[in-house]
Amino acid sequence: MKKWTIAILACAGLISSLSMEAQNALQIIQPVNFSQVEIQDNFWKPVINRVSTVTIPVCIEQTEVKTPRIRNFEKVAAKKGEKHKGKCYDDSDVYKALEAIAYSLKNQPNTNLEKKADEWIDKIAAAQLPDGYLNTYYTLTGLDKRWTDMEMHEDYLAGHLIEAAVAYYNTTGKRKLLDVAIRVADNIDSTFRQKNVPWVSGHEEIELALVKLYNTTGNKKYLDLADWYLQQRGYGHGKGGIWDEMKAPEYCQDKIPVKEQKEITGHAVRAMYLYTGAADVGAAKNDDGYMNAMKSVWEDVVYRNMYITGGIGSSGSNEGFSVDYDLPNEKAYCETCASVGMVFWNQRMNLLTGDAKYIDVLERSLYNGALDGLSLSGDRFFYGNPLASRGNYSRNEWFGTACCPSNIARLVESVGNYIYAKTDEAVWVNLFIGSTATLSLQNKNVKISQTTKYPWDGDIQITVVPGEKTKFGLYVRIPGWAQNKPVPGNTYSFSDSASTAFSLYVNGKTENYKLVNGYAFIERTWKNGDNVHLHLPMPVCRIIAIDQVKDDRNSVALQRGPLVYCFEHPDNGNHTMNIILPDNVKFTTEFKPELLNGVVVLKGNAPVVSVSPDGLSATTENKPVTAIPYYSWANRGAGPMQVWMPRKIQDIKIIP
Ligand code: FUB
Ligand code: ZN
Repeated sequence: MKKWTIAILACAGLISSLSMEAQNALQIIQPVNFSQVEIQDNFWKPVINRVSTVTIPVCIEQTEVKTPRIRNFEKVAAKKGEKHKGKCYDDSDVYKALEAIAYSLKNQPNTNLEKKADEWIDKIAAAQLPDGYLNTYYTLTGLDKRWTDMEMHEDYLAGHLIEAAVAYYNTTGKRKLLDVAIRVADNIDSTFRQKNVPWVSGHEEIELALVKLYNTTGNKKYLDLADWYLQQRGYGHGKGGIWDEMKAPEYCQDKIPVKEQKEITGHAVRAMYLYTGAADVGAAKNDDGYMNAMKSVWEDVVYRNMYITGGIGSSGSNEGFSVDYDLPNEKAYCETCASVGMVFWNQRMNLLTGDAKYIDVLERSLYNGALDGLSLSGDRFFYGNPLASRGNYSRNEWFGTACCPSNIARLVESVGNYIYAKTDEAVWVNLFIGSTATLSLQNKNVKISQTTKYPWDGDIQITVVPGEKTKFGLYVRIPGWAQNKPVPGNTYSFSDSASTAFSLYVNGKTENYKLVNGYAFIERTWKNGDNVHLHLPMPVCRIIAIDQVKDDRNSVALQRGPLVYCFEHPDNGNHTMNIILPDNVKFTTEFKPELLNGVVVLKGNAPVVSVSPDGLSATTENKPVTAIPYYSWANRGAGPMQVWMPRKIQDIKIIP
């Protein structure tokens, strides 16, 4: 795009994110937005539809009818001195639901839903103060206290408002919420950055949102404000917090300046949003200072503090990280929002480096840790996602702190963001999801389609339609799990040597590809209908953890393709804690279309311990056992479940 064109668009106040990204040198790959991707996939399409038809209506009902979230906005506008009800951060659930609605409207236009969103937007706009401040809690409880306690989520709310506004504007072209968000951001900018008043956001989120606002408006002020927020950390400015843990600077990543951080600390969701924002600011400002820090922090997360499900934040007391390798299974906190944040951050790391290991982690968190947060019916949610249960844990209809439901909703509706990426000279196929993307390459529209039964089957057919013959590179991700490396780092490894050799064909012939950063790279002049066939064998793999992970000692987990498996009560005689998986137990696979919306189950014969009724003796007998994908547990009533299985009888941790 020529400079004068950019200037005209910038003057008009609107500039596409693509043109901004094109100016980035640090970000070597551009994301492909879900609005350019049509998903036809057998696995994801029904989930997306369910979020549109069930989850979003649940979020609307909870937000508007069953809880006073929308009422709080009405109370502000009514100016009758009514009291705020609920938590100081409840406005964020309205905004996140609106963001999910915006994505849903893009996927599936729906006049009634759009009307509801417009109605909410009118109420939100009516609650904004003349100076731009917008926060129902402080407006109803005392504006004199605003911006006095960093823990009170004022900028977290602003961040979610901005994200919703950008999403709604992108889908509908309607500016009302975007204008509200701009006034909010301007108010914050003039309160803090322009006056150089120190302020640390207790719950990061606004940083990544401000970059979205910058990409949408072209106004660099918002990018500078995002960077300013990042630069506030690590200098002792952080204040507030309602209990001791929250006062600790580690809790909100405020002990060390962001560019010097090396280790992950504190609240998991805050950390994920922070590093996503840091990656975005680094990319937009061509500042590699954030990148160096984030590479170390990422290694600390993935190498020492991540569950095999891609979940993070093992400790409930701080909703976050504790010490390295502290990964309890039954007591795992593993908030759904933290896995959603892992998807965001790992995408950014991939765009900045071109390395597929970030997508390996993204895929793990998406298909396991995050998806587990949503019931198969679409109307029940997990806040925490443990890896074992004695039977007393189930999904809820809603929560007092309800960050997770609308978060998983917005992620599922926008899952198309993570399938492809591009430059002008190349296309990256990151996730294997049946879809068609229309991409602009060298000023031509190129269509890339995938058909696949992934994650049940590892055959992926990619068809290229460039219109006219065009030379470009195609990077097809070869997952780490297909190259004998389940997770980057050495915490987890495969204990068996099941053959996982993959193969790649172009137009039916074996292709000589180069392996570059975890991708099979093919460069050629493509013509309409050219076909790439990737075959990823999907044997049942056994995973073990290194000895430092004491909760997984002498235990084994099963994985097939990208999915981690678990044993759940209905398939195993109501017990799972008494199943032993010695190394010689063989598994067969079977697709069961009628079970759990259609899953591949793993079936084997394994020693199962039975305890005598008096509890004094035990016998072991080989019995049929069945494992299901982890994300699909807890959909058939409460009961025991376990991911990490003992390998010997003495390794059984809990005997029922
Ligand atoms: O504080 C807002 C959200 O609520 C956090 O992201 C979650 O961890 C939960 O505490
Ligand atoms: Zn949450």
